[in-house]
Amino acid sequence: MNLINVKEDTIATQLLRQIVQNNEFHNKLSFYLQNQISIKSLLLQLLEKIPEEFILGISIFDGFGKIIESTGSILGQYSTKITFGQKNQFKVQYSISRKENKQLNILLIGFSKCGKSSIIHRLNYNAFLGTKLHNIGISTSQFYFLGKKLKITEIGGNMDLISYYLNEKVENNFDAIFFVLDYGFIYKESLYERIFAILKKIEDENKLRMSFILTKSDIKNTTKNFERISKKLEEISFLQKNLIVYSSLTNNNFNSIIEYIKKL
Ligand SMILES: Nc1nc2c(ncn2[C@@H]2O[C@H](COP(=O)(O)OP(=O)(O)OP(=O)(O)O)[C@@H](O)[C@H]2O)c(=O)[nH]1
Ligand SMILES: [Mg+2]
Repeated sequence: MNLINVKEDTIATQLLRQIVQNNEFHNKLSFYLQNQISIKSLLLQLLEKIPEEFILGISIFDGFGKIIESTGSILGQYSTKITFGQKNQFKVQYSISRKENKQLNILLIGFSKCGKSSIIHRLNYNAFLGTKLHNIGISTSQFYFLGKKLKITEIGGNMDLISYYLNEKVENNFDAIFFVLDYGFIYKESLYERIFAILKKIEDENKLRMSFILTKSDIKNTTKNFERISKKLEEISFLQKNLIVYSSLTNNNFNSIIEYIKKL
């Protein structure tokens, strides 16, 4: 990954600070927020002022740390917070990274409700999704992440749909596949056997990077489940190095996902 040198970093950052702290913009933003008017257009105006070679993720949070509006990822190489408003109740957080040409195609696949969209939301906005949006069929999202363009395909559903997709549709189209499993998910030996067999075959045939994300690690009272799943995964030699235990809610171990993507 290209690191922004200090000079470039400073130019883009200073520019942004000037705009955010400029009275006119600042007053507009405060007015919109206080009157609950959508600030998307304001953020887009802001982005237009940043030189094209940079990607800027910008998010506005309320006093409780909840995202009000966000454009792009705020996980860039340079990230700063600016607080403003009466009693500093609002916070602008932004990050800047240099655009790279590289595009990564990532598949996120797993049973319904296992937490796939929540992972994507973390990558894109660094926030917990918190809504119950059900994705049906194939959904794709594209955004910049640490300078790289990510194209993420989300496939969910039951075992039949998942195995159909993996068997019929996955060729060399992806740079990485994340199979997402939910800690709270009921452990069924036969189901896991089937999944692992399919994944192993795909990895062997296509030489894809395969990884497992065990989500919702914050959920308590699933110890038994946890032990069984962990034990099962340990038996799968090809997965041993690529198991990430993670929670979108607490963001526990998010860094492992970031590091993994950085290396792709
Ligand atoms: N406690 C906890 N709940 C989570 C976590 N991740 C997701 N959830 C919840 O699990 C439910 C499903 O999350 P989604 O991210 O929508 O899961 P999905 O796999 O995209 O679901 P579908 O698109 O319907 O297949 C939602 O109610 C989330 O709030 C987590 O790490 N911890
Ligand atoms: Mg989803």
